[in-house]
Order: sequence, then C-alpha cells, then structure tokens
Amino acid sequence: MSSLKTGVVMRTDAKFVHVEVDGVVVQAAPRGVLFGMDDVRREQKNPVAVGDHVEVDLATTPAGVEKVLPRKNTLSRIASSHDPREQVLAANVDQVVIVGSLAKPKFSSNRTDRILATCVWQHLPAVVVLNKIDLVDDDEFEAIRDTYEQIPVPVIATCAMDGRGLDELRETLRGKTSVVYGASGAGKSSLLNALQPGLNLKIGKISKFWDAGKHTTTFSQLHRLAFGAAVIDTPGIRVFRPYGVPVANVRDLFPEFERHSKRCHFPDCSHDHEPECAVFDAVESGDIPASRYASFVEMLDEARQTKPPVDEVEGEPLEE
Ligand SMILES: Nc1nc2c(ncn2[C@@H]2O[C@H](COP(=O)(O)OP(=O)(O)O)[C@@H](O)[C@H]2O)c(=O)[nH]1
Ligand SMILES: [Mg+2]
Ligand SMILES: [Zn+2]
Repeated sequence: MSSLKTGVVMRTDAKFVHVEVDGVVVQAAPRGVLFGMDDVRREQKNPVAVGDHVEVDLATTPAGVEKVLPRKNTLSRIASSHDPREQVLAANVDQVVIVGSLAKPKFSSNRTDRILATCVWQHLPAVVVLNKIDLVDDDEFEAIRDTYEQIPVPVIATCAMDGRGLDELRETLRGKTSVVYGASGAGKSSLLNALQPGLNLKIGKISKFWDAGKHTTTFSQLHRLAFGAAVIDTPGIRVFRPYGVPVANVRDLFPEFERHSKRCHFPDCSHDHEPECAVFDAVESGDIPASRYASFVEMLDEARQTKPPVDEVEGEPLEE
C-alpha cells in the first residue's frame, strides 16, 4: 500500500508544513524538489501555502510534502519592497473577508483598497467587515460604508464586543473557505473568538498596536469552525502590493471607474494626467470618493516602477 496521502495545509512555519490528513494534523517537511520545480514556482517565494492540497509521504520521519496539487486560485502579493517574487498567502479560497476597524486603529482606505484591488485581479470575491462600530458615530460609519457599497462590495458592520453583525458574518462564512485579512488590531481574532467561543485565538493588547513589528499573529493559519466554515487568519501585513499587474490593468482594479471611463477623451486614458478625463471629473464632483482615487494613483505609480522579477534566494520576513 502506498504511504502517500492527500491533505490540506493548515499552517506553514520556518521548518514545517502542518498538514491535515484524515482529520489529524501532521508536521511534514517540504521536499527539496518543490523549490524551483518550474519557472512559475521559481518566482514564488514559498512553494507551499496555507490552503494548498498536497501529497504527503507518512512513511518517512519527518513526513514529507511530495507534491502540491494544482491550485484553484491564490491570494498573492509582491513579497516585499526588496523581494519582487510572488508570495502566496493562501491557496484554494472562496472569498476574502477584509476586516477594517473604524477606529483604534483608524480606518485605512489605502489598505482596504489595495487588498480589494488584489481580489479583483485574482478573481476572488471580497467582503468588507467594518468592525468597532461602537467607537464611531453614524456619519463616519456611513461615509465609509457607502464608499465600498458603491463599488459594489458587500459590507457588514460589526462589533465584537456587543455582538452586532455577528450573525450576518457567520452566514457569510458558512460553508466556505475564507481568508480573513486586516490590520493588526482590527479585531480579526476577537471576531473569530466571538463566533466560536473556545477557539481561543490570542487577542492583542491595545498598547501594542502602534509598536511596529509586534503582532500577535505571525503566520497564516487555517481554522475549522464548528458551524461549518474554514477561516484563514493572516498576519497583519502592512503593505499589500498585488503581484503581476501590468500598468495598463491597474485601472480595471477599481470597478466603479468603468461607468465613467467611457466618456474620457482618450480611449486608453490612464486617468491620472490626460485632459478631459471623466474619471477625474467624477472625483471632483464627488461621484468617486477621493480616497479611492488616491489609492488608485498610488498603485498606478507603483506598477510603473515595478521591475521584472529577479531570482533571489534571501529570506524576507512575512510582514512589512
Ligand atoms: N471597542 C471595540 N474593541 C474591539 C472590537 N473588536 C476588537 N476590539 C479590541 O481590539 C483589540 C485588537 O483585537 P484583536 O482581535 O487582537 O485584533 P487582530 O489583531 O485583528 O486579531 C483588542 O483589544 C480587542 O479587545 C470592537 O468591536 N469594539
Ligand atoms: Mg489576531
Ligand atoms: Zn480618464
């Protein structure tokens, strides 16, 4: 009988890949062959990611990850400003749940827009969760909610403290594999703990939020929730740069620009310097929120500066 089994990657750390095989999590070492197998993989920083379906050999000690099965999709970014390779944060996911706190830490439209743009690029459905609604007044909350609903993206308002929005969040997660992404301190662990008492994810202390480099979660981990959901808790990544977006495609990552862009004077208008740009006019008139346009311009500039990937072996910390 073959000792090869198929399993799901629950977590990766510096040494081991934690693979769920027949309901049990085993630690396995990736085989050398997985590094630099083909041109695609050589440009990836990590050959195995959370959510991957892998073949493991349980006959060796430690067990070995022999093969990564074809992926349905990935959530990826450029590894860091010093490492242009693709970093796969999760594979085989149904949606990305973007948790943004409305206060403490302050809501970041730039962070939210970057991950949303990545979801458009990678064809991943996204949901925005606006957490800590107890900390802001209605006007502030509604302005942010409207910005995302007009894209359109579904928005759920939550408070991990008093339970508002948790039923809606539970139904959104049920039956799916979701990446839960957000700033350190946004309340990801608090929300997951509230949905499943006993999960016992570590909750960050408020005083640590602004202490750069200190995060309670330092690796992505897949959790199975008893109501029938799989969630991948991600570390508090600061800068999310989508991988492999050509300059000409950046504008497509902001779907609400589309209905205006037909009226731009130039059919290939980049919406950042051309005269008679209908997208720019829409920003001026308030039809497109200025925060969205600012994120777009920043990502466009970044795409223009991105050099083609180079082969680099040096390890980089996950967070930046
Ligand atoms: N006021 C308020 N505080 C919250 C809420 N959700 C989380 N927090 C607090 O925010 C801090 C960070 O939460 P945590 O779950 O560790 O955030 P994570 O880094 O995204 O996992 C903790 O002190 C929580 O108690 C909320 O809805 N309202
Ligand atoms: Mg956390
Ligand atoms: Zn234009």
